[in-house]
Amino acid sequence: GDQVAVRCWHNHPGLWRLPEVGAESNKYGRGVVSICGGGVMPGATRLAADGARRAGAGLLRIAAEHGADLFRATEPGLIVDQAPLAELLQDHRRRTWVCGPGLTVPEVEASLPLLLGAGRQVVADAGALAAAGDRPERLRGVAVITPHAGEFKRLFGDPGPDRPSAVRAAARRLDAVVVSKGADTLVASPDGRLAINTHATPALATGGTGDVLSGVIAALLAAGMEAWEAAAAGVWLHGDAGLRAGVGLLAEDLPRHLGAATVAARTGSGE
Ligand code: NPW
Ligand code: AMP
Ligand code: MG
Repeated sequence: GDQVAVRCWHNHPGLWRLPEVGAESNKYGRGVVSICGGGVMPGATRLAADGARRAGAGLLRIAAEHGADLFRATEPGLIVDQAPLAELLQDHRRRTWVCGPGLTVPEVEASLPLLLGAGRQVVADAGALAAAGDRPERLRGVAVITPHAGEFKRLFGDPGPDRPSAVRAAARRLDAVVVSKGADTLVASPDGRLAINTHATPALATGGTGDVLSGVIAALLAAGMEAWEAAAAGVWLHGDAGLRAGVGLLAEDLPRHLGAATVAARTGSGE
């Protein structure tokens, strides 16, 4: 219950260690990220894909029974799988998924239960949070959720004045890492760890930046980071990329700054 002693950390590169990449690395070892695509807003799928690829995913696959040509025409490095999802889930290398950005509720209802039923590691955002409505239990089994203030309130109710406690309670209730996005972003794990990230910029308050974040976190999960560390690191890298992109940034500008953000995190020069 609430007896657990809780520590809070300010999010910083010293809190987590990014996966090593070196001579022995290959694309599968760096991690495969899959994204549920083919929805009504393919732009959001692409933003998540670019976030994941620039954060180091070795391979990026979009599951899209429809609209595959759109992705292929615009981004040659993406792999688009048109087979039914149940078939794709036979491949156990497709372990880590993003579900929700750019998807409507029916699109999520056709995919998320299959992912969870197959025991996949899921980052749930946007449409996946909308599909759960005010019943967060429907998300049980996901690894990480990334609600903005409106999505958090719909799922868990008003956090009230003590947002850290509310976000920690949400993580315990769901048994998942909860990333409560905002000007400061709180990252809570079910075991009570709480990181607070203020390394960001108000310029991030523009459409699509959250979609990029979901991909970044998925890439770090796919590389083998533990869920809370992946989420905290992903939020920091995303904020750092925002600071590098600067005033007037577009969501699509963020991915190209993730390399420099990663270098800064590795060398601890990012604060
Ligand atoms: P209000 O106005 O307070 O009553 P949405 P979304 C409230 C895709 N995108 N930030 C507010 O309600 C996403 O992936 C596609 C935001 C709001 O109406 C999703 O699939 C893009 N909202 C889909 O669009 C780029 C806040 O919460 C409601 C809030 C919709 O996602 C853009 C629910 O939020 C976009 O990412 C806050 N801090 N506080 C593309 N290029 O394809 C309260 N609310 O309407 O589900 O909003 O995040 O735009
Ligand atoms: P979403 O609403 O899902 O597109 O996510 C928006 C992203 O931008 C999240 O990562 C937020 O933390 C970030 N963000 C939004 N507003 C601000 C702000 N005023 N200052 C810093 N970051 C913000
Ligand atoms: Mg969003």
